[in-house]
Amino acid sequence: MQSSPSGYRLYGVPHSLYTGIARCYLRTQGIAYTELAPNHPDFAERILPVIKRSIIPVLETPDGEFIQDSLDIIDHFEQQGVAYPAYPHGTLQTVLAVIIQYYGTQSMLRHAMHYRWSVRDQQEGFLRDAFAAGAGEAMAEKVMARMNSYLPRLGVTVQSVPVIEQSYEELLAILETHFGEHPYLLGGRPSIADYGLIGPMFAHLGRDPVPSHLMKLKAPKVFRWVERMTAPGLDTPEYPGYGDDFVADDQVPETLRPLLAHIASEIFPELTDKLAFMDAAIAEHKPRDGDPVSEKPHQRYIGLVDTRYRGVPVQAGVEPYLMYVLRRADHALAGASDQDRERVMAYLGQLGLAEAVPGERGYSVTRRGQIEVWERH
Ligand SMILES: N[C@@H](CCC(=O)N[C@@H](CS)C(=O)NCC(=O)O)C(=O)O
Repeated sequence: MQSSPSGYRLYGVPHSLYTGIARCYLRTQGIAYTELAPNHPDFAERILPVIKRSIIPVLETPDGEFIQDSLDIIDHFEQQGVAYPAYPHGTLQTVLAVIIQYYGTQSMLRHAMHYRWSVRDQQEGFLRDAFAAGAGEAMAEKVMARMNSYLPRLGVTVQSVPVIEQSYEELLAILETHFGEHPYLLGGRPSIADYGLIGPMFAHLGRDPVPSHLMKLKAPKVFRWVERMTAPGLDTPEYPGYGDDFVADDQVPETLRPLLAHIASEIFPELTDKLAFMDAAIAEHKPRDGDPVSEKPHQRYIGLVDTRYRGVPVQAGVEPYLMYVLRRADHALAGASDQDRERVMAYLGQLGLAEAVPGERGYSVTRRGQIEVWERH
């Protein structure tokens, strides 16, 4: 067995949505790391046998521990203490940050993948170069075809494309106003909300030729936030004297409310339909505590639901992982006082976001032995 290399190693590629999350976090916190592409021989020899599927990012710690999952990589460092902790102090900000993180890492896959693959002919050379650098020339075509093939399961269709584009342009306008006043979503430093949103906003929408051009033309301050998120430490020359803390007293910036309303207007009924599908699957198959969520570790979806996205009928793949993300909102609420909990639920109710918190359903999703498993209680 080979010994572990010194320092942190991040296995990922520049154009990967979830690697971007981990990379932004490491850079903001000033944690030294080396990034290696998954075609590095170590990935196949030492990492795949442990994490059991071909997926990035994977962080290798100096102790030889492997951590897969952008959220877990963040949590690993948060537990150790970092320069700019990403979890807000208050319950309301934390719950809202989890919902924004869900929107960025799950719902916005639709926007990210549309602007990468539906306009493939306009940015083929750029994509091919990126995929070849990460996977090798021979594998590039295969990986590109696999990514491209995800579009229908993400609900990207001829009918939904106009509303995806409308959603994205609305989002840019909302964020442009927000970043006119605040450097990050919840104040003076990035929170898990920023790290969630930066996934699609950097790797695809802020970097691929077609969507990054759109972002620069329509929303220059959003483009600057993308740069800021990828810079070392905090990068806030436009906000002298702002400070590096979250907005005080668990308040929500006025300019963030439109973002929350935007999220509420488009994650339903898809999210409730997906949760209902999972409830039914649990009732039917009765998995035990610790059973893997899917037959093979690389299978993300346990089925397809017929649902609607901004009024347009779409089919969408049900990923139990969404529960892994959103249950963090429940955990934040469970640790809060009754008064705080009521305040948060009232706020979510006003915005139409109450159903984004899954609540107790008799099951949850957790990770054991590097794979996602059902948690029963
Ligand atoms: N929940 C995971 C998702 C990671 C993920 O989906 N990574 C993509 C690249 S951005 C991947 O490796 N996909 C491989 C595949 O789908 O075949 C995380 O947050 O790290």
